Amino acid sequence: MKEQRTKRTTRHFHRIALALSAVFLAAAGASAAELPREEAVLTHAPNVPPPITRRTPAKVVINLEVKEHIAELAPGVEYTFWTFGGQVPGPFMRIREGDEVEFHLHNNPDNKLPHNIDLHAVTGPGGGAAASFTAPGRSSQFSFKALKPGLYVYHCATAPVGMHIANGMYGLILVEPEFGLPPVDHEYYLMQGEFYTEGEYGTPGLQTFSMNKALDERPDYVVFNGSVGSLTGDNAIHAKTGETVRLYVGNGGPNLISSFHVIGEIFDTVHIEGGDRLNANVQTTLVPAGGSAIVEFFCDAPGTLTLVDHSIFRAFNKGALGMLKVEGEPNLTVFSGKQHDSVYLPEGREPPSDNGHALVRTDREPTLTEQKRAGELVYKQTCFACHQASGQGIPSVFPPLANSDYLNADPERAVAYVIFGRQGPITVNGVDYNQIMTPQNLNNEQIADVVTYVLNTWGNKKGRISATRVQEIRDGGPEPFGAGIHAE
Ligand code: HEC
Ligand SMILES: [Cu+2]
Repeated sequence: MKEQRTKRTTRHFHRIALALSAVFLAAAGASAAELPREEAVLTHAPNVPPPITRRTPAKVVINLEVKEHIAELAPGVEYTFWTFGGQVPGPFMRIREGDEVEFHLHNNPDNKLPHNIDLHAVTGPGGGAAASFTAPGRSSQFSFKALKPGLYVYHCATAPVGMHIANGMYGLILVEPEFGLPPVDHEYYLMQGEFYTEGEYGTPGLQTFSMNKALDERPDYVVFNGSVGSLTGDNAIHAKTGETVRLYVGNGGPNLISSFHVIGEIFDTVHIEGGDRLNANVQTTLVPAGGSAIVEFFCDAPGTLTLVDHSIFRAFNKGALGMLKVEGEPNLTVFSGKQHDSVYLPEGREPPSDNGHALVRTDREPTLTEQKRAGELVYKQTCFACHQASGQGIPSVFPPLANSDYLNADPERAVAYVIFGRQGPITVNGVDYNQIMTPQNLNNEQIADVVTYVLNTWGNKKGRISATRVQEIRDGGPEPFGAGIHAE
């Protein structure tokens, strides 16, 4: 009886409290007990949780598990990642300004080390680091209020801090402003980070962390979303012409600053460093280590946009390269494609013997030695930039020409690729690639020489290609060899 009355009284008070809170919630704010409770939606990169439609604060519960495990850093290269939520970067968290977050950090019992989390969205000691310090097989809970809107980095801050971050322990938390962000057609999440391995870039097998390279800030890998190729080929992100795209860009570091750039786009707006300040019409934006930026743009023209850290060796040689494929009808006013290709003769230069493409030696056929010597020069001026000095290529980006089963199967096909370019899936020495080789602007002699040089070097099957044959292949067009590059 007594118990019942207590219950009823409690319920009564509860109802009053609820009614009061409904009235005062927006105006006066409300204490934790009265806020509606919800579990946060967490997504793995490149996905972003849906926008928050609530216009009042909530109690948001976030559950995050730390997992140490081996995964691919690049094709054939493995690494023991320490992760939030099983992937690098950790999941994207999306809350609203004024929300109260109840944070639960779980450390998987199979892990070897304690971990914690420092969220830059937290106002309080260590961003929650000490409060969330958790041994393997344990869970910690702490709460914070999201005081300021912005795009914030979170990371592990357990000693040695640099090593926990270098092993992949970072992610982004978006605190939406009170009234939300303007709607866009696509939102994507990408986060840069570097990896310091004992073996140099591409060395196969399980790689261990190199403290020396980390101290020297000399990473072997600089990647988006935790691995080489996480945003290229089949993993590319998508949009259509006429659509708007918002990228939430983070940088876990641990050391490098990113010069984030999208090749073939101009950012309409940039939330500088993930804060309130907007910049407009930006080519490249800085993303500090432990910082972020929000970039937005309208897709005017179709094609593959390349996302890079414009510290460009990182993009083409260390992995910091992604793709956004924009589909749609060409907009020839915005971009025409190549309209004309003609011979360029600087003043005083003799015109070539014929139409400028078909440069066939008139006097006599060159010897094999002459062809190889000339071909080597062509190689060192053109092909080497992608296929590398000894024809070894770059894992997952540029296939090898050294000992290439693909090349040796049909050297004339290689000639067609040099003339017309090539795009699409290709398997070389058992490894899959799906990239673009642009047509190389070379004359028939140069192409004959360079392919002959490659055929007679690095364990390839030998043989010769003549300039006359190159012209015939040119006349036959790209089709018979599956050459050529197509707009997507
Ligand atoms: C801008 C970078 C780039 C340059 C420069 C370049 N290639 Fe390529 N090449 C590629 C890419 C990328 C592929 C794979 C294309 C695909 O995925 O379909 C490729 C594929 C090939 C292939 C077939 C695959 C293999 O490994 O056997 C041959 C042969 C080849 N290139 C020869 C050459 C030669 C010869 C030159 C110099 C005249 C050259 N390439 C210049 C990027 C390049
Ligand atoms: Cu950690």
